[in-house]
This record gives sequence, C-alpha cells and structure tokens, in this order.
Amino acid sequence: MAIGFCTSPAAKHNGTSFRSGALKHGSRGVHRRFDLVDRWTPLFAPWQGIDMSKEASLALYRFDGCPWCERVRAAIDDLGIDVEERDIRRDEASARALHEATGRGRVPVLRIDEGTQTRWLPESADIVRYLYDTYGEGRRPALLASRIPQTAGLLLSLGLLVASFITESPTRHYLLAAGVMVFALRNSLPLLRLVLPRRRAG
Ligand SMILES: N[C@@H](CCC(=O)N[C@@H](CS)C(=O)NCC(=O)O)C(=O)O
Repeated sequence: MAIGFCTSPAAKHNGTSFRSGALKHGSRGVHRRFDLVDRWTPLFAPWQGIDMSKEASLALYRFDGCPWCERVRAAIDDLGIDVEERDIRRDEASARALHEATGRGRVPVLRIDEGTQTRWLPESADIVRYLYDTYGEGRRPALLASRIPQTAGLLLSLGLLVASFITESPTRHYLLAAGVMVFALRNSLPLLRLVLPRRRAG
C-alpha cells in the first residue's frame, strides 16, 4: 500500500517510501512491523523516533569487472531502484572516502545516507539482503544476485575435488581439473550479467 510521505529509492518504482524511515534502525523486525501497520506508520513514526521527512540516498562503491559488485548491481537492476555508482578505480576521491570510512579498499560497499546519518555496508551478500529487505516487498533475490549460483558452484567443485581424491584411475586428474575450473567459474558467475541482456525493473 503506497503512502508517499517521503521519497526513497523505492519510491521510483512502487510509490511506497515510508520504508526508508526504517533504514536507520536497520532491523528486519522494524520493517515487518511497518508492513503490518502500513497505513498507520505516519502516526507511529514520532513515537518510534523516525523522521519521516528524511530521504535515504544510496551509493554503491565498486569497480568494473568486480564480480561481487555485479552481484549487487543485478539486485539493483532487478529491484529498479536508484543507486548512484562510484567507481573507485576511476574516481580517486571516492576511493579515498571509502578507505577513510571502512579502512580498506574492498568493494562492493553500499553507502546509505539518511538525513545526517551515514552507514557503510560492505559484503555483497549483506548488501543484497539489505536491498531486498528494504525495497523488495517480499521478493526473493534474482538468480545472479542470489547465493544459489555461488553455493551450487562451491558444492559442485568440492564434490569433484573429493571424487578426485577417492578415485584411483587416471580419471582423477580430470576430476581435479574440473573441480578447480568449476571453482574459478563460480567466482566469476556474477560477471555473466555483463554479457547477458540486462533486465531492469521499473
Ligand atoms: N566477500 C566479499 C568479496 C569482495 C571482494 O573480494 N572484492 C574484491 C573485488 S571483486 C576487492 O575489492 N578486492 C580488493 C581488496 O580486497 O582490497 C563480497 O562478497 O563482497
């Protein structure tokens, strides 16, 4: 149900924006509670200490060819939300800001600005979860944004490696090579997004 009291990246595609008020609490519980009290959120907001006039803006720190960043971008495309992108290999100021905030240059990192508060969220899996929890309205992550390809690839490569150790015949070498290849492929799976047609919601 759309209320539209304040705008957020989600507002672009679904007109619902009060969820951004829950960002600073950052807990699933708060989101769920808001879903239940949807219509009454503006009444509860002051009581919850939430400033409904604040707008959350998101920025993704990334660089080209980073598979974990592509995983997050797949989620962003799937959700159809507006997220500014900062390429830390092309933009020195962004690289510096990231380093100052997180103490390292590892990406992806999502910067969440809401009012005067800024949160830096690292780890692609956590970012994807956060985006779907906040803007997904109950949806599950798109395949390339989800853990499924990574987990399946890891299990398959482990299976092949174990099989290569317990096999006696020369086949073991093929199994070992396949295990290593599947593992390498699994790590670059999100890059598939770069060659597949992009599916952008909204
Ligand atoms: N587990 C992390 C992996 C992130 C990662 O390894 N990022 C690479 C680029 S794809 C990186 O930033 N490496 C540079 C560094 O670690 O300083 C995630 O899923 O976000």
